[in-house]
Amino acid sequence: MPHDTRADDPRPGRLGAEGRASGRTGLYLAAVALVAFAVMLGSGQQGREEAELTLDVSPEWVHLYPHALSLGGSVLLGTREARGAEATWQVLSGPGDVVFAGEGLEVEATFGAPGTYRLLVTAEAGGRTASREVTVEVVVAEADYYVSPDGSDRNDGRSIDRPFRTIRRAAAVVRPGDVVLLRGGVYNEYNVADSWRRSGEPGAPITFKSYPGERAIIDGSHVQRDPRSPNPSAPELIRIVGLDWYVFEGITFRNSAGRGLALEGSHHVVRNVVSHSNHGDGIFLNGDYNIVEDSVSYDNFSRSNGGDSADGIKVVEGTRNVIRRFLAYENSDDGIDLWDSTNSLVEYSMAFRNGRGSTGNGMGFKMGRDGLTSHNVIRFNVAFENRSHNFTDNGGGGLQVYNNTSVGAGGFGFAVRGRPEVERSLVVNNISFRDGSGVLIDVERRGGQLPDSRNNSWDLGIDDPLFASLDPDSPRFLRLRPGSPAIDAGVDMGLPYVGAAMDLGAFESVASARADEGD
Ligand SMILES: [Ca+2]
Ligand SMILES: [Ca+2]
Repeated sequence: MPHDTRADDPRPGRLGAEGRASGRTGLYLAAVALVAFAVMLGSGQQGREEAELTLDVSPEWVHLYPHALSLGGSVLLGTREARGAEATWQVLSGPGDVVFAGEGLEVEATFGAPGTYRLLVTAEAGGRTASREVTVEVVVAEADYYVSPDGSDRNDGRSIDRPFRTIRRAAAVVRPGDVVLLRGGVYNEYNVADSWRRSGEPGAPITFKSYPGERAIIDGSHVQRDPRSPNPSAPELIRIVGLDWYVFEGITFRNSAGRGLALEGSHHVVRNVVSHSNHGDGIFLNGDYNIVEDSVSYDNFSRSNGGDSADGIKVVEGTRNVIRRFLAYENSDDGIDLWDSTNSLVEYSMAFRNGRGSTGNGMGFKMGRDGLTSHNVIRFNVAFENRSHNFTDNGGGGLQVYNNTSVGAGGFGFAVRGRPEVERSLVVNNISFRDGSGVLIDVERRGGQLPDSRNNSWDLGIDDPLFASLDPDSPRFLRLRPGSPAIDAGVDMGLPYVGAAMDLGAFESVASARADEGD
């Protein structure tokens, strides 16, 4: 039809809008004509004509190798679901075998190799048959090297079919910008300093991460600790010394005879890592500009010395490190220990029930080190039920401690003091609730400055901040109930807030202070 031709006319320029508009009208007219024709056909048939059997199945899937793909859809008789329909899947073409688990339309398909597959699904119901062709594109997550517990270090590691067996092998060959994907499973390896050869570069870090949908677990339980060993922190599952710009993502470190992950360098990123049940620190940093986020460290316990060497995370030295959305619990020494680190930031993190054994310190947040003006910022964190203090300056100064919530410390909720050798600390908008010894905000020695302590729950005489829940498993844990005296009671820290002012504690409430008390 001339209308159609004109609508598809590829000539550029002047024809433009006008030509298209009239073309669209033409299509519309054609569609109306088609409907009219169908209606005529239908009315020409007998009234009891049965509805057609159709298959409602997605014609194209993109799927990540080697995971199973759930295939499905619906069989329709007319517009209704066809009862008792039987369906089968078959492979028309593809680069590998396909195994179907289950029967009928809803099956799990496992593809033997990446590539493009054409499948045919056929349905039968009420003596009618319908079929449909489906294309499945099976792709591999892109990487420079692959490592698998089933691999071999004689492979070149360059494809998912030829993975290395060990992380050590990959560590020896990586260059700046490389991504190494670790297939799921357990790696019994210790890779201390001599495993690592090169640094990444700015904008081109060297990344080790788990294959999407899988989790690599580095497990050190094959090495028995020598009970006479004087070093509770070695060997480490991974220890990188003097190299920078590495990323570790989505990996679990466990059962190390020493530390889990130790990065002694700068510009490293640790993300979505779990480190647990190691003899030394779960995570250890010694360097600058490192970022640790969305990670968890628990049950690290230096049994050889009674517990005082295993923190959830320790930043022994360095500047401008960031720890955020970090969970540290049930470690034998401290949860988050900043020690000698300066100008560092810890936010949106939680430390609880740290302090085990005969010598574990049991601080939730150790915010500095004796005699050091660190300028560390500790904000929007929660600490509860640590053996000793939930938040402590540890003898340091120049801290900014604001909008944290402390509950049930064995010792002080907050211990921040003035000393002559360090700068004054700032302590505002915090909540202390049911802490064993309350809080300690004072001048420890003559010549020290009393911390700038304002608008904390204890300054405002708030004994009960009206938490919505004291159950750590509740999504409302330590959130403020409507009517809480902590709502809008804070000083302005130049950060966003809801209502008239910042609230006290780690969680800004969306409720108004003037609302009626909730139940
Ligand atoms: Ca410690
Ligand atoms: Ca507020």
